[in-house]
Amino acid sequence: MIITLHTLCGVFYTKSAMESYNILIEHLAAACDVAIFTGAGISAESGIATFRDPDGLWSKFNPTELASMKGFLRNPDRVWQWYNYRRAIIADAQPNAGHYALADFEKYIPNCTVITQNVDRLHQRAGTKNILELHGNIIENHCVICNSPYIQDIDIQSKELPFCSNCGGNIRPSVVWFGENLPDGIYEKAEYSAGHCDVFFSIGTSVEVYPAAYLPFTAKNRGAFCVEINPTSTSFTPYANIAIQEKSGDCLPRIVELLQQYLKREYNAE
Ligand code: BV8
Ligand code: ZN
Repeated sequence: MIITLHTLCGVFYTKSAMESYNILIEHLAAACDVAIFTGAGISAESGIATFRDPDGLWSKFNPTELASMKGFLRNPDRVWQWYNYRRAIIADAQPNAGHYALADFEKYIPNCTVITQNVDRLHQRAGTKNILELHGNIIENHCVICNSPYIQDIDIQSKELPFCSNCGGNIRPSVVWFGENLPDGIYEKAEYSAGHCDVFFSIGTSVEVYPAAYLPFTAKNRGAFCVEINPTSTSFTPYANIAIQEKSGDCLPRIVELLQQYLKREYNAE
């Protein structure tokens, strides 16, 4: 457990915290496969609201009305406008230091897979190449009837609902709503990655949405060294080998810096 001690003049680490970082870096440097499971918290420092924090989306909006097919069919206009509201926030957002640090992992670790629940594509904009989007993305859209991709640009200011040119059906965002299956094969790939990694990170997620929430436990049960990065505890915290209770944008760049120093010292690597 990394416990940070806050004093009036800032934050300093207890000795155990530095030891914990060193243990983490040794595991990372020796790792061939690393799986990194991320949730809304990693985008919080980019100004994108999380879901279940006290000021999160679900404190203001009802998920069953807005993130479900039932809610969409009942009121497509309201759901479409809600996603345009979120698209506008995401369009203005930039990847933060946590996203960029994870993109850097790919330089130092042979097989690094990001498994994200996020739909904002900030990992890709930060440069991450090997990524599994469990819950789809908010950028793409398709027809609710014939599933045809809707490739026209979306005017997020428009009040008009777009319709499918193929069958006239409503157009919906290509995210996975509650009660919907994940995209074909994506969970199996994520489960394989979690079950075969040397080090597993769970970053910025409350570990409350299934089947994604099974993944940290799959990694733990298969013997991975598990690291949680989250300012608050979750159901997975007691199982993590190290729990860093900090913001991901603060600690991930530090982990990359320590890994670079370690590799330079050990292997004279750049
Ligand atoms: C499905 C996309 C088959 C849309 C989302 C058991 C097995 C299978 C299914 C279920 C099951 N039990 C229940 C279910 C049903 C349901 C479910 O899990 N319900 C939950 C609420 C109990 N699951 C489903 O419906 C899934 N489908 O399983 O299909 C099926 C079919 C029919 C019936 C049954 C099964 C589909 C789930 C996907 C739903 N789509 N989003 C959109 O975005 O609009 S969910 C949504 O939650 C997002 O994807 C989000 O990523 C995800 C998880 O939330 P988090 O990312 O963890 O975000 P949260 O706000 O909760 O937490 C943020 C964390 O960050 C906090 O801990 C905070 O402390 C931390 N943090 C804050 N700041 C920082 C930080 N950390 C680090 N740094 C910071 N700076
Ligand atoms: Zn159609």
